[in-house]
Amino acid sequence: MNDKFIDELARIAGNFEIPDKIISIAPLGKGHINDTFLVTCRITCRDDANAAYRRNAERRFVLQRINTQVFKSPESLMHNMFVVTEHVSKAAANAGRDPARTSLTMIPLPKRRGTSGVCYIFKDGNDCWRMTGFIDGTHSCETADDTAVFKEIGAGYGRFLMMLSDLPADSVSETIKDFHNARKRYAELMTAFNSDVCGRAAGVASEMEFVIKRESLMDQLNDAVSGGRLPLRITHNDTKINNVLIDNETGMAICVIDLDTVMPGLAINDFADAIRSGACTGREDEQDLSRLHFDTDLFAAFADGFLREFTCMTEEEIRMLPDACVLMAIECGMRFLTDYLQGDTYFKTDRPGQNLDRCRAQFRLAEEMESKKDEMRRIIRSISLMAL
Ligand code: ADP
Ligand code: GN1
Ligand code: MG
Repeated sequence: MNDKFIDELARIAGNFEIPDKIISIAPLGKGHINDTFLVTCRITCRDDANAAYRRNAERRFVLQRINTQVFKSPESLMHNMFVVTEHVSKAAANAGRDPARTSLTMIPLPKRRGTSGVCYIFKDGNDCWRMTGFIDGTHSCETADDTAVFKEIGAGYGRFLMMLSDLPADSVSETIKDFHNARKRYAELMTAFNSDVCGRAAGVASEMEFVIKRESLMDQLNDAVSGGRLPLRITHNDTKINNVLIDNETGMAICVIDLDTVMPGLAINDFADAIRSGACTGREDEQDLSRLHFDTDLFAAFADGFLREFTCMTEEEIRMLPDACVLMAIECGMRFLTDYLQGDTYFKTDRPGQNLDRCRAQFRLAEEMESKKDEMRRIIRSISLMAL
């Protein structure tokens, strides 16, 4: 980041109610959509009655630019975030957990600006920025090499859904329409392939064949919802492994972050997205597919953590978990492939062909999940019996 950009970020951060002295700003995380920065401030206030405001203490914040090409209504997204963080904070307090470490804390604009309670600003037209408190003493994982860690991440997501389970699904709005609608994602891929705006279609014949062979799966979840077999709940919808903060000391998953896609959805999709992102032996953009495997030990560990905490799943939800995992890997692969065909305009990339590699990795995982579906079913059956 050059100095001019850092100054610009400091000016933006200065609009929020944070201590005056910003001492550093640095990029944070590996998200594909928003831009995220760590802002470190020094508190110069001399009143040290309150420990948090001790002179020269440092406090850290997360500054984020919401991608408004992707999230068309940042105002309603921020409203969702407000509703969800309030609810999770209260649930945490009721359960005897620390709300400030269980939920994100949104940083408001100063009251004197006549913007009481508002937690975002627009800059340069459509750019929307927000800040949250950084939760110290935590980390997130990019891969789950360890079953104990992945079990804990499952527990973290399970607790998050459990805390939201008494909030009616219509308390939040859809931030991206048809986000996990596989049928729509399939149609978008076909359009991108037929339009072939970048001349890349000829190079993806085998990937297209893979998808077309599985066309009949695309309505599986839509049909279950319209047939009343799966309940709409408030769900996270982007349950990548790195969206859970783990306490450095206790190793516990304490806080679910990256709340932009929290909206009415399917709990089994949250389970499935975490599995496709974490129950594998390689990176999301692994190029050497011989190194990429679906790991049933990791699957079992996550399922154990998740099902023990999210105790209100229906039998049908539990039964459909393995199918949902396969479909999520295919859906995610289709989205990467669509973006590759359209010229890499949606997911951030740092090298040519990365979205195609990401697609191939997801399809490889889906294939392995298909071949291990019976084992997945056995694992889920035995865990759900034990958890009951
Ligand atoms: P992105 O959309 O870029 O993925 P996230 O909100 O997931 O943005 O943040 C990126 C990374 O920054 C996370 O994986 C986590 O490691 C770290 N992070 C984000 N918010 C916090 C926070 N409030 N406290 C501590 N770490 C955070
Ligand atoms: C995006 O922003 P990030 O990296 O958490 C995407 C997810 C994908 C994921 C794939 C809003 O998540 O749906 O599963 O990339 N988020 C959005 O890595 O599209
Ligand atoms: Mg994230």
